[in-house]
Amino acid sequence: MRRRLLLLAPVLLTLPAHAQQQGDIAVTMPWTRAAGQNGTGAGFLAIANRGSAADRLVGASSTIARVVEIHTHLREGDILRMRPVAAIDLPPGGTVTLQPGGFHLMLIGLKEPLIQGQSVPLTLRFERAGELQVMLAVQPAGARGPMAHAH
Ligand SMILES: [Cu+2]
Repeated sequence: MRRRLLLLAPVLLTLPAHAQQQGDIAVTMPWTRAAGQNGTGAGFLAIANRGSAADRLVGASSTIARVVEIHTHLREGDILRMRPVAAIDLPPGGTVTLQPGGFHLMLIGLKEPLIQGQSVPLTLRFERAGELQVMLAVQPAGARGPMAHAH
């Protein structure tokens, strides 16, 4: 038992290091949740700007969705509402995390179901760095984070 845990540990530790990079922009932990065909999915990931100039996420697209919008959550009284935004600012040296309850990418009009355990492509468009394709790992419906594996 102890031996097995020791073997697993290095694998788990290397996961966040798998950044996909384009110019000064590095993306880690891209994930989404299981969803049905014709429905709506949400994409989450962390974006680090390793450069010395500001950049912005200005758009996204996917072959598996009719349209992808950048959304944020705004609190109005006790209600949390989603609202499309034109861009997400990426300050130099900073990391912006798209996560449940905050910024996220809305995959509208799914052309195929998002099946837990699979990965789906998403292309991010940055003002300075250009385009970067990442693969969103599909987590269970209702997952709050990328590591929530259901076995
Ligand atoms: Cu949304």
